[in-house]
Amino acid sequence: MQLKWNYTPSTSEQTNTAKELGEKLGISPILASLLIRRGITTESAAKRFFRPQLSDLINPFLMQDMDIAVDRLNDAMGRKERIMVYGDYDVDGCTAVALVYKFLRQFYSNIEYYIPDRYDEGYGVSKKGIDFAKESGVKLIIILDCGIKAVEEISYAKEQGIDFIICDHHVPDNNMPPAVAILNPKRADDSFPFKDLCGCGVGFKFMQAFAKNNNIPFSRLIPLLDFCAVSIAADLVPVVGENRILAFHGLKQLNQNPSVGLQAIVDICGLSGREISMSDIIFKIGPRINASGRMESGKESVDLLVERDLATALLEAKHIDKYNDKRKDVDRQMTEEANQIVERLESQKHQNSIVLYDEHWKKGVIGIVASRLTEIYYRPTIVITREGDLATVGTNCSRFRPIFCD
Ligand SMILES: [Mn+2]
Repeated sequence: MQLKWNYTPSTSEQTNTAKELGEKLGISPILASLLIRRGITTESAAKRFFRPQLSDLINPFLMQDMDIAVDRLNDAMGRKERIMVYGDYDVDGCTAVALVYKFLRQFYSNIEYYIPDRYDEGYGVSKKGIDFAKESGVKLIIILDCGIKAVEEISYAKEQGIDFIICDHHVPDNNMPPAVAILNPKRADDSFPFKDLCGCGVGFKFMQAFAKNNNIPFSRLIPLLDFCAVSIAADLVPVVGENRILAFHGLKQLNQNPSVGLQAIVDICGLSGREISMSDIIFKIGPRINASGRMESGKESVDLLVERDLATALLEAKHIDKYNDKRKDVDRQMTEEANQIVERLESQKHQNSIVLYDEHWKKGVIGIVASRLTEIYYRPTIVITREGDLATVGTNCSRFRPIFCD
């Protein structure tokens, strides 16, 4: 495969601004021109980029429905209602649930968490989850990293007397679920100035608002930042603006004073004593958190993330590492099978895309296999497996995921 690089040369105006900015900051004009290409054109913007400050975090109450969400949570606590924190089974969802649960359990004990089973319940809000909540007397569900499309399920919950607060970052449809509050910077009517938060980031903003409203000092939020860094890296959201502040300080937290669960994962990844980077999260920490949801149930990852005892956490982390080894085996085998099909099918070789189906392939791994084929053939790839009477689709493009539910 021959790679072809396309780039736009700098305009003379950009070259001059780069020279000026470089002189002001004492950096090379090349570095300065890279900043300018990223829209960072002033000295103060460059300072914010290189030295992100927690004091620059945006007021969470600028997000649509934030006041309603905080009021509903305060009411639930005042009335001693049972609260469930519910989330997606991927890294973003698991860290989001861990973040909200870990923060709130310090002030409130009538709270539990729930991660749907990928194989049994699938993506997003499940009726089974709602029924389970009803049985345990839950009155309020805080849902993270999913929920924005769950119109039918959230209507069903409402009929059962269960309220929802949605913290999501996926693009909403015109018809939004009947939740009490919908926190989502991608809502058309939302004026929160930063749009690229991940699900865990929206959860953090909710907790920031809750803390502010209840006079809880900001310093109490610092131990949550390592979860933010992990989700930002693993969900591949742009590391600019608010995400850059959360990722920068979150990495610092992860390196200096990580939560017990993440410490255990760092240990089993063999990263102890090393400076952990965003790449370490993407390639080592993230896949392990994901592995339990891919192979069995994502709840085990949240159990680990909120664990307080290091010895227990290390045992749980070893368990999750085994899931990751299993995932790698399945991944290798499926990729090999898929690759053989492409090689065999002369007709596929000259197509602009690849579409493959095998009913024995594992649902939690087809997305990874699609990505691997894209790395080999540089083409958009769809890998399909069977789930009962339905097909589940994995692609190399995460933008298809909400449509195909995996
Ligand atoms: Mn997400």
